[in-house]
Amino acid sequence: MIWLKDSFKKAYVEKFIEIQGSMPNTGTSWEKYRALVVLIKEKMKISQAAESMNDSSPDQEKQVYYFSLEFLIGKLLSYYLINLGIKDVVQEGLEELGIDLEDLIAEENDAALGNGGLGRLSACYLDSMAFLGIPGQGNGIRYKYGLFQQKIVNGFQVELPDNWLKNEYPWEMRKSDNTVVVKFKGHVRTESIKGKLTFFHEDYEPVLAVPYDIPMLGYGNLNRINNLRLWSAEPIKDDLDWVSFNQGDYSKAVAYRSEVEAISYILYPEDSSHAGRELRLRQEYFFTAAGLSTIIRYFKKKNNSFSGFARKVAIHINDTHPALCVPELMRIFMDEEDLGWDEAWNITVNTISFTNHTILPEALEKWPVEIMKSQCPRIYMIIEEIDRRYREEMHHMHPEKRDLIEHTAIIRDGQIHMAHLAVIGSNSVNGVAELHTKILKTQVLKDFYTIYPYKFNNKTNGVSHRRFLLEANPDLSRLISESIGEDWIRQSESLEKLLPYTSDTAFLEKLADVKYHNKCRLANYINDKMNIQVDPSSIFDIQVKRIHAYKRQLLNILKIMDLYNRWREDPSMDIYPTTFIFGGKVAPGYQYAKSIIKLITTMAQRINTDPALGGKMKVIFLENFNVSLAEMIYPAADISEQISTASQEASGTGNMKFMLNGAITLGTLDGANVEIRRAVGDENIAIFGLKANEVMNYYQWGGYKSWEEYQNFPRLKRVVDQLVDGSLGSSNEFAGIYESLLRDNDQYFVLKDFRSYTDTWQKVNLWYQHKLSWASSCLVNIGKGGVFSSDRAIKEYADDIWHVPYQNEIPGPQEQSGINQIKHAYK
Ligand code: 26W
Repeated sequence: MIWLKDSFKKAYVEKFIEIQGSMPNTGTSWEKYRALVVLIKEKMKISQAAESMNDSSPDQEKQVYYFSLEFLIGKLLSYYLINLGIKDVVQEGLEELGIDLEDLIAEENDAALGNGGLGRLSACYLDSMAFLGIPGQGNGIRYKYGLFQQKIVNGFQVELPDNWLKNEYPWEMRKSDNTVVVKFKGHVRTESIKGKLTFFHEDYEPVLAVPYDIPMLGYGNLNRINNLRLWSAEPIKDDLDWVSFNQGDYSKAVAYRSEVEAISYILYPEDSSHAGRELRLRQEYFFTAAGLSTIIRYFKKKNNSFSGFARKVAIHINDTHPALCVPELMRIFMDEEDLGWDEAWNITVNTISFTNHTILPEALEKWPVEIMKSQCPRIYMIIEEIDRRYREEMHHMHPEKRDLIEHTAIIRDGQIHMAHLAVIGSNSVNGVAELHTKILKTQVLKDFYTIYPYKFNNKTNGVSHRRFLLEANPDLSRLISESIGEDWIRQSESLEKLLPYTSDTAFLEKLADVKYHNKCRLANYINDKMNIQVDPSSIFDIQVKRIHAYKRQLLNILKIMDLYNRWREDPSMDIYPTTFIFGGKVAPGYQYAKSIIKLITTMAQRINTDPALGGKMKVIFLENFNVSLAEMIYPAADISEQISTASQEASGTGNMKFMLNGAITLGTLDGANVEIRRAVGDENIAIFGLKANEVMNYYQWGGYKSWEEYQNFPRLKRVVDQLVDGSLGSSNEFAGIYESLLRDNDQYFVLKDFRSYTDTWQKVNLWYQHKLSWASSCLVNIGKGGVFSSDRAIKEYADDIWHVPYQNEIPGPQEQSGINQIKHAYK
């Protein structure tokens, strides 16, 4: 150990001097951070070189390419030190140099290139692919501005730009040599050459796609370093377009530059509504076309025929945002590689697989034909032809089912239905939890399910337990490893070995201590940031996720209003003190959800300053919920609020992160809560509310009257009235919420579920007071959490969809290659 630390120190000091020309103690924290990242990246390259040597074998391994508009990777430094097995050594070594590792970690910006669930899922999946030794590469956009930063000002959300590249981002490597040109606009000239129709895309707007690569390092697996390739859009000339400029058309030159740069300028902050903006389509085509060109170039280096393409390449499209992969791959095969339609189509379908992440109708992507035609004229022609052939084939197979064809066609009413394109153009369609897949099969995509039953399958989501437990909760991880060994880090299902401890009082007390300690950490953060004291021995009841009507933060705050009413009426009421914590961002244009934040912060202000309560309740809205904050929040939770309207949340992944940290789920039977309940058993979860089929029946047949719920339950009527009767101030702030509940008949069944929610909450509150029973259930949640690791999910994708092998066994200590190699590297 000693020599290792000393050699690290030597390497670090040398690196710092090389970069800065001075000793580390003269540098800023940023400079020290950058030197550490550069040093680690260099050590990684040692093994990457070895890897590319393997790669020269003629029989190239099958590659998985994960196409996603979002990768919410968060910070990398601390996580990679853990994955390399050198966090302690680095920490101690730096300490001896008078440097605090935590200060350097704090210098790193969260890479917030995603909105929420979908973006974080893709980051977890890259993590697990690297760990499992699958050659899996991410493909996305290097947005100059990530998801906005949220401030709460006077109780309202204010958005600030996330200028995460302001300094430099030392993990990335610009690969100018691999730049490609993506062609937009213009028109297509058709010519018959030697009897073959040939297409020429002319007068197009060229956009340079410049790749930046970020290494993806899995735990203990330095043998396989994968790559996240993010594309940046640049104008074709480094300076103004001199042709236009010299001809005096200055504005045209400037317009070209800014139109191009706009493509990778900013991440769209909407995570559930499709606005149909032209720029968004340009983003989608941009990274799809650029990514595919890399794939083809790499493939051609190793192969001289495309017939084996689908055996060597799997392309996964994360929701429909990269669905233009289908026509673009067809274009490359036909226009550039001279394949005929049928062969190109077979290879395309066999290569592409598709995950759907939402059933919300307003989130389904549809592009007006006119926009597609003008931005991507050749792609539009191909989509038209896919649609024509699809209709023809269906007509042939099911001549009587005209409706079926209309319902499933790609182009209809002047719009291109991206989900239809994705289903028709891929070999696999999966939902992200059992219930969600069932809803896809029986409702949203039911016609397709009758046509292609063999394409449909479920892949319940998973999360990186190494990031959200091992890294985020070091004390719990230590307790676990001391009790059952370290296998769980590599084999998440080994967490089940904890189950015998559910009756071990001494262990449960230690577990409760760890939780208390994590709650203190969060309480300190709240105190520092907001100057509000919360009691770490109160129950921490937490709902953190994007704010959306269907996720029903409203139901939660109405529960809190009701509790507050009752407490004021009867101060002796026997309820255990509780701290209610919220966090989450709202899409900037989503006024309704913004008013829900305002309702939460208004109640927080009132409750937190009411001396009569004696601190029995506190309400906290934590601003700027992001990956780093999430890592502090999950370990501190007692209750995990997963209360979406049944059928609406495709899976949820926060539910899994809370569970792995020993929180009890209070939730509806929605998304993956269904699987969580099955895993832990009814005694270890609190379920309430309408079931998905009941909700769907109401949607289909009607019969729900929110007014009746309101009239028939005085406690509920009271809180709803308080939204508009002046109790919350004189402004008309919450009239929109009130109307959504009563005039618009409460689309998300908040009023309908209110009674069972508050009753169930009260039972949970009582349950918490039985400390051992509670701790024992928390432990069951941890022990059964292993199945929700993204390792499990990725193994299923690898087995059933991508057909690629992975490393599955736990290596013995001598084979822990990552750690050994890095030790080597420092010798
Ligand atoms: C076009 C606008 C838009 C943007 C993003 C529409 C839809 C999306 C995403 C598909 C929404 C999303 O993030 N869905 C979430 O995906 C998670 C990962 O599978 C699930 O856990 C969540 O339940 C689901 O809401």
